Amino acid sequence: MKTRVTEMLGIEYPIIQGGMAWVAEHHLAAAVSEAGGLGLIGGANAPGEVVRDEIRKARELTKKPFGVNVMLLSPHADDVAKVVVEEGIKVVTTGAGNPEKYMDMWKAAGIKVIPVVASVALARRMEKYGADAVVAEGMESGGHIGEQTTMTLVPQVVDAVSIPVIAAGGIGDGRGIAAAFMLGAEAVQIGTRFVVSKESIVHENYKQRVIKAKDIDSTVTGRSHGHPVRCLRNQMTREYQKLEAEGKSFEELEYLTLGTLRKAVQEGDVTNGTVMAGQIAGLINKEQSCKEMIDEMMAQAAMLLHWS
Ligand code: TUI
Repeated sequence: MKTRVTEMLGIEYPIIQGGMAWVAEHHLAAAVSEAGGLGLIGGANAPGEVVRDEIRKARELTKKPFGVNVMLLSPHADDVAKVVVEEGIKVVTTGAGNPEKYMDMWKAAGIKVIPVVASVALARRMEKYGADAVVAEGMESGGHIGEQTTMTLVPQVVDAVSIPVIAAGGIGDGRGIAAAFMLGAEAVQIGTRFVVSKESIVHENYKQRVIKAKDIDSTVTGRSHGHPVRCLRNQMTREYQKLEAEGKSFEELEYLTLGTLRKAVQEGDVTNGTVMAGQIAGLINKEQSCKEMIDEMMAQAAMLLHWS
């Protein structure tokens, strides 16, 4: 099960957890790391000091390595970028943008930098700027997405760069992991399955919505404004898409979704809240501990890939 990614990160299994906004907090990150993967604290839109607190709390729960995801659209991204250095974090992933301006600072601090990319062009650029690996994330993922599918993006990125590639988007079991390895990936990033883990702090309504989701329950809002976000269909997405079809401005639509992810994750309002989840939600049908999930997925992947 050793790959350049497991060696680089000092982890047992080639699984990293997605840096999901409001979901990827210290309990989840610590549980994934304790189970042998790489847990991540999702910086999302949180201020630097909140992320610092999360890092310290995760350290109380695990001695194993974990990372931080810096969401580049956040107004606090500059602060979070500094906090990870101050706190001695060893692995940073980034999302929703180009992390070039932080690369020198992170590299100087000895941080392994793993940008999440949705295109070959950005993957190439990140390698040139010193990235240690990239996550190639297909549009099957939940949340903010690109245009390529995992099936098409991963092998193209693998061919374009020499650094290791981590596949993301649409992976929720050992078959998905095996498929990603067939495409040339050396690890996978998994989000949606961990949302319904026992250690995940998301509201029970949110977990049940993911567990009960069918394949066709996944939808994308915001395509018309170039800010596509994948989530599960509900009253909120219907209203959003109706207004989107009427040609409402990006600002008006943004206003509609303000705070709605928190409303779903923390308050359990899965009707008017935003239930971000990947297309693989339809496959995910039970709550398990992160360790049970990882052990099960790795056993299945190992069998399919004939790893002894
Ligand atoms: O970042 C994510 N997923 C996210 S971020 C997020 S918080 C948010 N919520 C609503 C609207 C916006 C953000 C929820 N989910 N995944 C990684 C990812 N990065 N997917 C796509 C990209 C991406 C897209 C374009 C990365 C770079 C990029 O272009 C950068 C450039 O300058 O070329």
